[in-house]
Amino acid sequence: MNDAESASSMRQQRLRIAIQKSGRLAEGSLDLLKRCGIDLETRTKDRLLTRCVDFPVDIMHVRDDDIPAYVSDGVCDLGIVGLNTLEESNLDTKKSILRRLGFGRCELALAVPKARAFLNLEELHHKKIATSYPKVLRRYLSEHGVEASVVELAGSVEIAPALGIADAICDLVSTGITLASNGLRKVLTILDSEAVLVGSVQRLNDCQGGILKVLLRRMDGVMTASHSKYVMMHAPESALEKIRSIMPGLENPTILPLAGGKVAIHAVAREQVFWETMESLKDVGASSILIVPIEKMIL
Ligand code: PRT
Ligand code: ZN
Repeated sequence: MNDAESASSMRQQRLRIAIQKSGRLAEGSLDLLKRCGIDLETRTKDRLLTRCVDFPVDIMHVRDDDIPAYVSDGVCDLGIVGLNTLEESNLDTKKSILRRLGFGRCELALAVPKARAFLNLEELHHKKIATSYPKVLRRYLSEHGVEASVVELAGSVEIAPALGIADAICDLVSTGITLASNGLRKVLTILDSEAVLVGSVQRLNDCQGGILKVLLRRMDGVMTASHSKYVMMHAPESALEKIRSIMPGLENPTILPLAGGKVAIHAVAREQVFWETMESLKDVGASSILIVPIEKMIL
């Protein structure tokens, strides 16, 4: 086998995942992969491709806008990208999303100058809207029967109304600080976005399909764990029902008898545990209440 053949055969036995090289999704993507056992600590900053030693995947570090095309062209098998970028691309959203990943959350929203009254979308009829998301915006406007002129801008969309280029904008909003500091206010959300894992699964061979299965199981485990807490407490056995009513998300608690009529309760809680919840537990007789984060979980 020559070098090219051996590289191609190696490629067939590994998955190639594209993530953002630097930017708002880079850290979250690396962190998720790390928690799935794909650690890239040895990566040098400018390297395009990092080979993972502990798991059969290679990571491509690229600009986020290129990820959907790389996935659809088979340059990589999977990618982590914002739903906003995916929706603006030519990749079939429904077929390609494998998981919603819960980080990089933001909204693609319509905003108008603060002083401008806005009651409904029809007010933008025949008006100009600046955006870097022309495809998503045009689809939204046509679905709602509004004819507006879409002004495509590559960046700094928020200054378009002040420059007189547009009457409104359609841009990503997270805290809303950028809108406020440009004298704008959000009036409608067009898309709720977050990072998503995309892939062309039909192109994978059996070996790659097997790797994907393990990877997805690990991702599910990481995401379930991040929504869950491990709860430990001592309580009188008679308080068990009240404890369950305070924390209905407690799953199959392990109950261990302690000396003096009390029990130790250990359980996974699929809910947020607030200070108020802990105080209510204390009020019904629980003590030594510990709430511990869970790193990984396979059910
Ligand atoms: O270099 P490369 O092309 O890879 O990166 P990029 O500059 O195109 O993207 P980047 O890193 O800015 O964003 C990557 C992805 O992060 C986006 O596609 C979204 O999915 C997600 N994301 C989450 C955001 C935001 N939050 C966000 N707030 N992307 C951009 N913004 C910008 C927004 O465009 C606006 O300018 O932040 C500003 C608004 O923020 P607030 O907090 O003031 O509302
Ligand atoms: Zn980009």
